[in-house]
Order: sequence, then C-alpha cells, then structure tokens
Amino acid sequence: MKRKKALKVAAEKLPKKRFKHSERVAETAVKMAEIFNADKEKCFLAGILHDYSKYDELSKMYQTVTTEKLDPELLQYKTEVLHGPIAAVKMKNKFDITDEEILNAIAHHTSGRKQMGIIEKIIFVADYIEPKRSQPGVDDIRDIVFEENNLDLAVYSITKANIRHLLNKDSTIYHKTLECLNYYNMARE
Ligand code: DGI
Ligand code: FE
Ligand code: FE
Repeated sequence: MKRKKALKVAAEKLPKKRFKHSERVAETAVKMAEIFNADKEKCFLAGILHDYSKYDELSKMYQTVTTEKLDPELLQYKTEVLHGPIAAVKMKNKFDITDEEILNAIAHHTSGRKQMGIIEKIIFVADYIEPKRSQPGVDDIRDIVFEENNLDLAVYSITKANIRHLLNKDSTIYHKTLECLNYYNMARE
C-alpha cells in the first residue's frame, strides 16, 4: 500500500481526532526511522494504520480472535489490547498488506512483546510520545529517544509506566505486556 491510499483508508474509517493522532504517530515514526536507520515507508504506513480497529465492536473482535486463531488469551481483554491484533488481521485480509514488519508493528502496538523488530519498537514508542501526548514523564521518554537514542530503554520505560498504571487500576496484565517488560529490562543499557 502507498501513503496516499493508507491516508484515505484511515481517514474514512476513523473519527477526525483519532485520524490526527495517527498522522502524528506516522510523522513521529518517520522521524525516528531516520535516527534508528529503519524503513520510513513502513514506519509511515504502520503509524497511519495502527489504530484502524480502535472503535470496532468488541463482539466482532472476539469473533475474529476465534476465526483467525489469534491468541485465545485475548478473549480475556477488551478493545484496549485487542485493537492492535485485530487491525493487523484486517490489514492483511481486507487490504492485502503482506509485510510482516508492518503487520507486527500494528498487532503489537497495544501490548508490546519480547524481541520486537525495529518497526515494531518505533511504532510502540511513537504512539506514546507523539507531540500531543502529555502523560507524566513523557518528556523524559522523548529525551531517551531523541537525545540518548536508546530505543530499548524507551520501550522499557513506557512498558513500566503502562504496567504501573494498570496495576493501580487492578487490571489484568496480558502475558505479552509482561514479557515485554522483562525482556526490555534485560536488553536496555
Ligand atoms: O493510541 P491509543 O490506542 O490510545 O494507545 P494504545 O494503543 O497504546 O493503548 C493501549 C491500551 O492497552 C492502553 O490503554 C493500555 C492497555 N494495555 C496494554 N497492555 C495491557 C493493557 N490493558 C490490560 N488490561 N492489560 C495489559 O496487559
Ligand atoms: Fe492504539
Ligand atoms: Fe495510537
């Protein structure tokens, strides 16, 4: 898929605010591609499409988990975790995207996972630090990316903050989220 088509697909599916967020994630990801020597086109496409399924109906998402034989554990989570894996399936089946790096980046942008590829890590981080994000500590993570150029440390810091937040709400932690925390705790310098 080309940029123009991806922009059209996202714009037609998403509410304006979510589309704008997706544009900022794509732009941030392209900026990061420069620093970390990654493919800019893949970063742009994964960025603009990552939240495609954000507002899909939950019951339909569960159907897709079953029909597409996704991790059955996903049935215990809601849209927050599911919209990544479901969007990746749609990109593959509906829009013929076959690039595994793009599909993995979309699929795992909600949870992260261990041993992510470069595009996967960039989208995971770009989603958290795009310019309009204002979570506490986000500027520290921007520095880790744009000053220290330490992508693995950024993934770890974001996962740690996410899990802290989830535990404060007594949420259940998906195994891939936990594996992401442990893996990047070991990987960071
Ligand atoms: O741009 P957004 O779609 O808003 O941001 P996102 O896709 O990164 O949001 C991911 C959501 O998933 C966020 O609300 C936290 C949630 N999440 C991530 N890992 C887990 C989780 N929720 C639960 N319950 N358990 C997890 O392990
Ligand atoms: Fe998302
Ligand atoms: Fe997002």
